[in-house]
Amino acid sequence: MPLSSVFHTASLRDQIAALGDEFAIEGNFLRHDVINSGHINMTFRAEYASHNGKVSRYIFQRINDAVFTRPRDVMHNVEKVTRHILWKMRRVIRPHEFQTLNLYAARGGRNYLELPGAGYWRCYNCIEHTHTYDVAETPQQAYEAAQAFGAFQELLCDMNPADIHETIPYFHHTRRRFDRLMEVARQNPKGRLESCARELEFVRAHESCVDVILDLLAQGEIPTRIVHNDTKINNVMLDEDTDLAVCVIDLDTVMPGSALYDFGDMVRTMTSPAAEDEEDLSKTFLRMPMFEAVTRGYLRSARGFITPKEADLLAFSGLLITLETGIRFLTDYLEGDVYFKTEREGHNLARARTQLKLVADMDARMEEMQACVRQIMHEHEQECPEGYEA
Ligand code: GN1
Ligand code: MG
Repeated sequence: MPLSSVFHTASLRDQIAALGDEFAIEGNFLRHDVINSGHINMTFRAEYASHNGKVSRYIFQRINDAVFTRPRDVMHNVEKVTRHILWKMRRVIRPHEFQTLNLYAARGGRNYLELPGAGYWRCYNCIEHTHTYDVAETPQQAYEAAQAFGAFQELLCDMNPADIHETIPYFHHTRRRFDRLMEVARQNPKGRLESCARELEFVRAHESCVDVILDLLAQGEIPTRIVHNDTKINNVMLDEDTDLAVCVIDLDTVMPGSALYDFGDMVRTMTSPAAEDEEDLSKTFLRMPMFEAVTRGYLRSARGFITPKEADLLAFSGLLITLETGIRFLTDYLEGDVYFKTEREGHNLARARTQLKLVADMDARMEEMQACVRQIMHEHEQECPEGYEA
């Protein structure tokens, strides 16, 4: 029976086992588990025992082709990026403890499997002895994660932009995100407008933020770089024992953009002590020590290549990307939860609210954030930045 038929009839376990076969995974399939941390793709980890008894694990992922409408372009980028990183790491840019994702070849020699009616699948190595956090618990974790994303940008800085497809056009085009929200609010397709009138008002009051980085990019005042574009704290794997960063994951949105988008998303996901979908808003707020740790970690890697203008905008980028993400959640709520995976009613609204609460906090503490960035930049100029080991 062709695999695509198995996919429509078999149990999940049999489907995963069949996938292993397609990717020529050696050994006996033992078990799988579902990894639920992303909002977009479907991810499984599968365990195999080889003939000598050694157990190996692999990641199977179905690309969400409603979000990534050109999955082949995504896979092209992932291959280019992982190869480039591997090459650079072999040239001893990073210590060998730093790892990268590797793609396994599927039947037919491609790095993905296309199953008619059952989507696009890929297989990665499993980065062992690591874990991820959805919320930073200590400044050291935030420092490590931010440092790793900065190093990732540095690894990619000499890639040829012509080699990278734009997988989601206008991904961080905050103006378009804002206008789209206003349009959906006008249409109110699911009748949910009333339940988020205050949030919408809040977004409207922040309209002046949405063009700042776009304008500077357009004027050439800040550079376009190849960046990660989705630097949530749970997109970096940390060592299980030491919490040192081991590997940056989720490479689907690696595209030309601004380094500030990456830094902003780190601030968004590492400074709040609460989950992105926390309902009790008193639990969501900006932790300045975490902001400081993110900034120290990022600048440790990025100080050598970011421009003074970019450095000036680091604090603001945190606010901008948090606002943009709030806008995206609110838009999806109004549209009827068609983009982000949701688990309950009002899930996207709850997510939007935490983001906007964080924006309000950043607004109130922008001076402090900026002073913190300036202080760390100053330490670098004196060549004595504080570490985070202490
Ligand atoms: C999505 O896939 P995941 O969960 O890492 C989204 C990001 C958002 C994030 C919000 C392709 O990331 O842009 O910032 O959710 N990815 C895509 O948590 O839209
Ligand atoms: Mg993602």
